[in-house]
Amino acid sequence: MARNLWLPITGGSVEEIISAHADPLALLESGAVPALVVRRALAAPALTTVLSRLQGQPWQRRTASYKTLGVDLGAYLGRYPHPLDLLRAEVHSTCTKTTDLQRHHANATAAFDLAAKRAGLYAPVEALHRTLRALFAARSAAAEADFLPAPGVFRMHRPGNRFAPHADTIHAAEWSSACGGKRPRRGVAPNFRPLRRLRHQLSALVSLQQPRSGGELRLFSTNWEALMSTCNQRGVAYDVGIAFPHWPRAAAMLHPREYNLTVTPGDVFIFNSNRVHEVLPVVGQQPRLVLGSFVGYSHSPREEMRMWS
Ligand SMILES: O=C(O)CCC(=O)C(=O)O
Repeated sequence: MARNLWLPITGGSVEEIISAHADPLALLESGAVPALVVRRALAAPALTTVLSRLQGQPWQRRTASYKTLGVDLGAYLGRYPHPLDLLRAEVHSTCTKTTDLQRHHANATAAFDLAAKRAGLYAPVEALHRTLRALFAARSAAAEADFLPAPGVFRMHRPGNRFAPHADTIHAAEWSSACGGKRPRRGVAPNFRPLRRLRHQLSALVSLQQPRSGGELRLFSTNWEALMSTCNQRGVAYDVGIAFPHWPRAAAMLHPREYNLTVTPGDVFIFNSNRVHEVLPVVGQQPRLVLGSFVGYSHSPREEMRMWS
């Protein structure tokens, strides 16, 4: 049945994917495919280095949940302005020319890149940037300044940890206005104001370590805006998304297409996080470890893509 044909696009390189599909991001946006996977985008030696550098870091005690997304790599290295600060600077910037903004971004990222290289943590960041840049370039002739990179966030799922069903959006307050329920916390939401012009959202991640069992990413074709148009599912809006506590029951009624994505360490995987998704509980002692990022993008008034975590 068609439901079974909802399959990710996979390739050995981002170029291979683009040569087979002119605009892979459009396929994610329309929901034609659940995910893009670049197999082994991070080579084994680089992966080994990164894992050895991460061993025993104190932040590893933190787990990934809605409240604790993980550790911001830029903050961890202490050398990089938060991507939201960059966006704010851009909004209030007196730089009017694209080239000025480009220089501003380049200066801000150069110090981080250097620090990450010195710490032996740059390879997964570079794999994410390379993949997203190529996908962005495939979709538009937009200026390089219209792609803003960010360092990403390390997230660790320990035994039993999961990400319950949710959709990611910085427009979650719209859910509360349309369907009721508490609005996302004040005080945090304003930080996302510079992002509001970006309507769509992707999650882009590098798998660094997989558990022996469990920890799959389960993707559904249902977009949060479609759920908002009927308001017949309970949704709990928070700063960067909406949780769906009764999702299994909703899914049994809605029959969305679904796909359980299994990746191997070194794979880059990208999906449309405006659609409902969850990470299944990790089974066994080996944690699941990713470098993850959120990516906002828009088509109008111009094509732009901003990694913002
Ligand atoms: O860790 C993952 O595979 C995905 C986590 C998630 O929910 C997201 O990045 O939006």
